[in-house]
Amino acid sequence: MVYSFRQNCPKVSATTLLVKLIIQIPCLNEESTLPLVFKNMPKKIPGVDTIEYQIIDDGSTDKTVEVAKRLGVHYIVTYRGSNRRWLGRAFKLGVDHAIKKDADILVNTDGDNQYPSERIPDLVRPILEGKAEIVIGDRQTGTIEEFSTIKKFLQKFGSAVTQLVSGGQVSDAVSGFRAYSREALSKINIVTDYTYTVDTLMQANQKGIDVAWVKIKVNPKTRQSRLIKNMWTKIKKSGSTIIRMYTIYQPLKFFAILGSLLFIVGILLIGRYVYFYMIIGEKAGHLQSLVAGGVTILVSFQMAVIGIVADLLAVNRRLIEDILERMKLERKD
Ligand SMILES: Nc1nc2c(ncn2[C@@H]2O[C@H](COP(=O)(O)OP(=O)(O)OP(=O)(O)O)[C@@H](O)[C@H]2O)c(=O)[nH]1
Ligand SMILES: [Mg+2]
Repeated sequence: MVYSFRQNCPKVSATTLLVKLIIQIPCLNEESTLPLVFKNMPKKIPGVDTIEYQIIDDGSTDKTVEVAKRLGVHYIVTYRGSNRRWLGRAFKLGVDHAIKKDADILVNTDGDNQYPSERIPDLVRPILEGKAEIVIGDRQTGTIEEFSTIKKFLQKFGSAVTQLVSGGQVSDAVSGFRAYSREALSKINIVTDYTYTVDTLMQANQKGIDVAWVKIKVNPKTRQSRLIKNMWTKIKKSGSTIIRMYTIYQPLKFFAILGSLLFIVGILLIGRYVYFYMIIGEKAGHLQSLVAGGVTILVSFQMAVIGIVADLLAVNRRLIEDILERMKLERKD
């Protein structure tokens, strides 16, 4: 169901509704590129009454904070201490802060100026029109010249796997150029520390949140990734997030698939023993197949039991998430 966005905005009078947009930029040592991000930053957007900016800085050792203040950033959100907390935690901190500051829409873009700031109005529009709750910039990774063939393939493959597992359309799973309605932010709970992109997308699709895609062209590369050392790390991290999310939100299906696979392997192993015993007539030997098959079938039944227990736990989590959603949606006024 597409909700009516304006119905959820704070009311000033019976006829006036105010919409507040917060644009956030998670930053780790972005002093040189942050000014570029702000160069084409929209100052006014039709349908939006207030635009505020926030950066999440945790562990920058350069002048990111000073530069941000000079650029007019309203909020410098930070963790206590000087350690880097990684992007997933930084994003979560930013979301909590934006909700506290009564944002109706939160836009996230990156500090390396990869994303076109001037396209932010296009991200926000479907939310204002009530057509989507999350809008994601599709970088059309297949067309980015700077990406190697292997990177292009992996980006496409990753998005295809996320689409298959999450069940919703996924054009660019790891794009960080996104707009979220307050309601979407209230429904999503970030549970990964490293990065939030696949996590939020999987949850959105699992929870029936409307996601829209807007085609964008990225800016030329300014530097190497601060997040990913190599492609292998990215595959490992994204893969484990997908499996984790699927286990959390579809536990019965996950363990049923795992259990069924083990059951088939068990039957094949026992079948091997029976084949040699009954058809070939070798009355001695091949006991290993019988034992391994028996153990595998036993484990497959255990998987089914774990699936049922995990499904019962999932009911509890859904109830807790409902309470969290209500708490996050509550406004101070
Ligand atoms: N606050 C905070 N921000 C971070 C951290 N790690 C990365 N970032 C920011 O997250 C955004 C994305 O990081 P990038 O290094 O561009 O990683 P990426 O976009 O996955 O990699 P590319 O596609 O190669 O640009 C940037 O704005 C970084 O400054 C962190 O530990 N804390
Ligand atoms: Mg980047």
